[in-house]
Amino acid sequence: MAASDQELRHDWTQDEVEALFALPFNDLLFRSHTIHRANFDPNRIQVSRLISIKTGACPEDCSYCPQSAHYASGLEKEKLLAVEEVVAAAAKAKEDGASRFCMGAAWRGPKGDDFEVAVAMIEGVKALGMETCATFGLLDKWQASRLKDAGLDYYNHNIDTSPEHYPEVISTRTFQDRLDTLEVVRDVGLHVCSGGIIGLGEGRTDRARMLMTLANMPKHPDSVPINLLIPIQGTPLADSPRPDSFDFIRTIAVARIIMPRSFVRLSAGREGMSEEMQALCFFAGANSVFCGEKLLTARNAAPNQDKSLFGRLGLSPM
Ligand code: SAM
Ligand code: DTB
Ligand code: SF4
Repeated sequence: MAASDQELRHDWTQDEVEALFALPFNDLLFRSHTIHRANFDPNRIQVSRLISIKTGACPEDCSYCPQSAHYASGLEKEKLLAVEEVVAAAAKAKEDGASRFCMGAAWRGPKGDDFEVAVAMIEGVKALGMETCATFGLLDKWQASRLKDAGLDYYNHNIDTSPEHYPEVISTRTFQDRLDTLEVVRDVGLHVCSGGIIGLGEGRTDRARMLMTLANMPKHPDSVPINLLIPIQGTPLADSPRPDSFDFIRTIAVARIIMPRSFVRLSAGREGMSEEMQALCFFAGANSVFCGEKLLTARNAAPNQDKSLFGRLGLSPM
């Protein structure tokens, strides 16, 4: 039976979430898959496509990000794209089977004329009949409602890690800044997409605290992207050790258990994962991915490989 809204919990304790992480792997996956099946068709996957509408030269210092102006990642910075170019890319993504088009910008937050251009992009993509998503950094309430009025469906704004580990990763904004934006986004009625990254040097407690923060929000995020760090040369986390694959899969499983009705997205890092690992993530409760050759700036799993994998697993796009 599907969990009704009343059954969704917002009072997870750290001990409870850590106890889930500590379960024997088979017990954890049995439990998460059972919950997954009770709430979703386990053979359908939501597919989103990303585009970077403005690349690089970001004033923030997120130590994982190739787009930060603080690090020499060698990334070519680009001006804001033209509205027509973005709408054409969305039309192509729709043809390729994506249901949602997510526009990302390397901004601390949108400003001035650039914001108006971004609004026009959302209107154009929405007019194609696609779901729209944007990730533009910190927003105030006026900006959030302007985006909503333009036809925006989802706003992506990741908390990335635990409140305790956050200052180790980013110094130019606080964890509370992120929570404040998520609150205005929720308040204007936009769907919330919020998750984090595994592989930032965090421990299991941080992973538990990150997921607990998401689940204990007044409403569970509608989408929860779980990214595996893509280590980028030139960034401070370039040589961060790759997390254990089973720990990554555990994170997906715990997200599924504590946010049973949310779409859990197996996000960045699929390109470096085996097909078997991805299949285990889908079994554990992931039911959303980014498709296409590129994420924002980094390589994604190749479309023909995705097609083959989905076919062999009997998965179909929603
Ligand atoms: N500037 C906006 C912001 O930070 O909210 C939007 C774009 S930002 C690139 C979107 C998200 O991408 C980040 O919150 C982070 O979770 C993810 N990300 C960035 N670089 C990554 C990397 N190297 N590996 C995995 N995820 C990454
Ligand atoms: C999310 O959680 N992951 C996406 C999306 N939201 C915006 C971004 C991944 C970025 C990976 C690094 C890059 O492509 O630059
Ligand atoms: Fe800027 Fe977003 Fe990258 Fe941070 S994650 S440096 S805010 S683009």
